[in-house]
Amino acid sequence: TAKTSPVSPPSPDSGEVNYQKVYNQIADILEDNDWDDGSWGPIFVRLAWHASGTYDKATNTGGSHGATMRFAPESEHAANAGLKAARNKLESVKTANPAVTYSDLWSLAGVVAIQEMGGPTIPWIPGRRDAEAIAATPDGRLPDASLGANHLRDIFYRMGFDDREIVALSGAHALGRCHPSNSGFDGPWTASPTIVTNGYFKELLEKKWVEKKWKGPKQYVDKETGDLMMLPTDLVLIQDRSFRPWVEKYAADEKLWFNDFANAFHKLQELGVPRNGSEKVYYFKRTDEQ
Ligand code: HIF
Repeated sequence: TAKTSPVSPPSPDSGEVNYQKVYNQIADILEDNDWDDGSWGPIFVRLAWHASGTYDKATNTGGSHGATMRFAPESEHAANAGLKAARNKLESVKTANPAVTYSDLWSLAGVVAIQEMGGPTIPWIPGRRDAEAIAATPDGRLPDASLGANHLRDIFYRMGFDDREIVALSGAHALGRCHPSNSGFDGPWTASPTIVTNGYFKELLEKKWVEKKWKGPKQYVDKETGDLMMLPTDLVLIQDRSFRPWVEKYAADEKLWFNDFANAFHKLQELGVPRNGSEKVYYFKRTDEQ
């Protein structure tokens, strides 16, 4: 009789992957003094968001499964400029864990980055499947930073978010910076771009924001130092009657924001992923809690 191996190789959804271990491997590659402000965390958050933010509720297309940003034309969409570096950086973790799909890996990297940079625990569920280029959604589904409140609502309502969730998500711009080579915009939103705090909301309310005088796209800088920036879509949050109360609440109460942000970011990561309700939900330990 033919001998069969008692151990079958793990498949993406077999439940045999130790995701806390994968979490730790991603955490290990975050710090890097040669990258931006010293961490890959912010760009991993942007990667996870751009992979999922293509979702359209009405047609149930796009979303965080598929990882179709690996391929042109989605890799070349203007909104995704600069994200290749993040995808390449995660290759070593993919190689070490071939059973983990790219779409799960990118999503998990966003969660790891948020938690390791001091943010809330984001519930996370694996099981995303990768797709071919043909499954990519058309260009134009991600937001245009130069537009206003109507555009923000068009984009985020299309994904199924409400005003409170739009503001809650926006607090992630406490992290990272704009790069002229990627988006044309320039500068960080806060003075601590590698730490998750409610500082984005505080800066929005406390600083005086003036239009930057330059040849680049319209953006704002803080009047006093000129060191911090806001996009037109950021300033909308304090100009719009329905957004502004949430900015005020989150600036005053970081715990409330952490809670709302964790829920909204989890929801973002679930967009478009087929689920049956019986999936195991992971709550990862930060590396400094292990
Ligand atoms: Fe961003 N975002 N974002 N964003 N974003 C940039 C960078 C980051 C928008 C535009 C930009 C969200 C919403 C919106 C992060 C995370 C999130 C940049 C600069 C632009 C232009 C890119 C570059 O030049 O490198 C717009 C218009 C949004 C709709 C409101 C999310 C809520 C805040 C969903 C979100 O999580 C992160 C992190 C970065 C920093 C990346 C970096 O490399 O440092």
